[in-house]
Amino acid sequence: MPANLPPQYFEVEKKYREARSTSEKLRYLEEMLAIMPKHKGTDKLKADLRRRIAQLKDMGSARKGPGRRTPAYLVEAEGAGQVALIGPPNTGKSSLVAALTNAAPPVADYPYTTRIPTSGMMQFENVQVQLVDTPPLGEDFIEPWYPDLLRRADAWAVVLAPPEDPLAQWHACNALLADLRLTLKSRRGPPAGGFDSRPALLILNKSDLLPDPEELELYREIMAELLPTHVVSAEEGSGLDELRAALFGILGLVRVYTRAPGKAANFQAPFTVPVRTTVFELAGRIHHDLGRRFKFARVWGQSTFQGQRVQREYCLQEGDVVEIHV
Ligand SMILES: Nc1nc2c(ncn2[C@@H]2O[C@H](COP(=O)(O)OP(=O)(O)OP(=O)(O)O)[C@@H](O)[C@H]2O)c(=O)[nH]1
Ligand SMILES: [Mg+2]
Repeated sequence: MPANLPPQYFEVEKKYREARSTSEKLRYLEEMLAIMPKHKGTDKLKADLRRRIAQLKDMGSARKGPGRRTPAYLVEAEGAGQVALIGPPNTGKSSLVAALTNAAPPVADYPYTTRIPTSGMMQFENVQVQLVDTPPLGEDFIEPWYPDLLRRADAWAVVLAPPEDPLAQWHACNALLADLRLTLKSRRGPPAGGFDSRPALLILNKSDLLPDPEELELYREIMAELLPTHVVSAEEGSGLDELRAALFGILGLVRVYTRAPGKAANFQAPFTVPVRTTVFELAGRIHHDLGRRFKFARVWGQSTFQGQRVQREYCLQEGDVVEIHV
């Protein structure tokens, strides 16, 4: 028995074949099923369409499942750099990410609230820094993917807070990190061999719970011997402006601005490059062709005369405006 399909069906079938995504294909299959006249002659086709719909739905849900294509702990890098907020349970890591970025990670007064990382973008002047809220670094439980999450970050900010002694918290964190073969780049010398390390700073959060200024100052001094330290309160919002600057600072980046000859620089859109990047490397980063054809550059900055001609080895400085000549 012939199927006698209407012309409309073939139009949708064509769209189905050309569709570029699973969800699009699924939509057209469902449309085909709806358009198709239902009688004995179309039974086989109907069964075939239903089977394909079921298969596509299956694929869709399999992809969303944990541990498949995009594991829940993977945080795609965005912005000028990525800083992971790490530390013992309940010190206010999630509260700080919520206070400093557009993200809204869960916050609660019990430990081990955060199970999977959340990231948000922190605006600092004209740059965006990605902050990652991480599960706590505690003795009770550490996810197998936790070390990878930390290794993906460019820098770490260790969040400590009363009522526990911050120094004791610091030592506990160090020991747990060492078990994972990770270590903070501290003021006390280079890391041991075989350890992965990142530039780091310390945050003493919940300063509102330490009303005695002398006690607070003492903690700040002791902690500053280990790493640059920032005293803040996520709840009251104190110290957050300085913290923003410091979180950008530990990334070790300088901001430079490019201009075309005779045109003004765009100060809203800096290039962020690692300290000690040369002007020649910058040219190559902008475009490989620009790197290849580079002759010299003119720089307007703190360490040069206005519009000074520099050679390819010139190291870029914070705030430089660069005009590349080919
Ligand atoms: N007083 C005070 N409480 C704070 C401050 N920051 C966070 N808290 C509180 O501390 C508790 C824990 O905050 P979270 O942000 O969930 O802490 P966390 O470090 O992310 O906790 P885990 O995810 O369990 O590791 C919550 O009750 C917050 O409201 C602060 O600056 N001052
Ligand atoms: Mg948390």
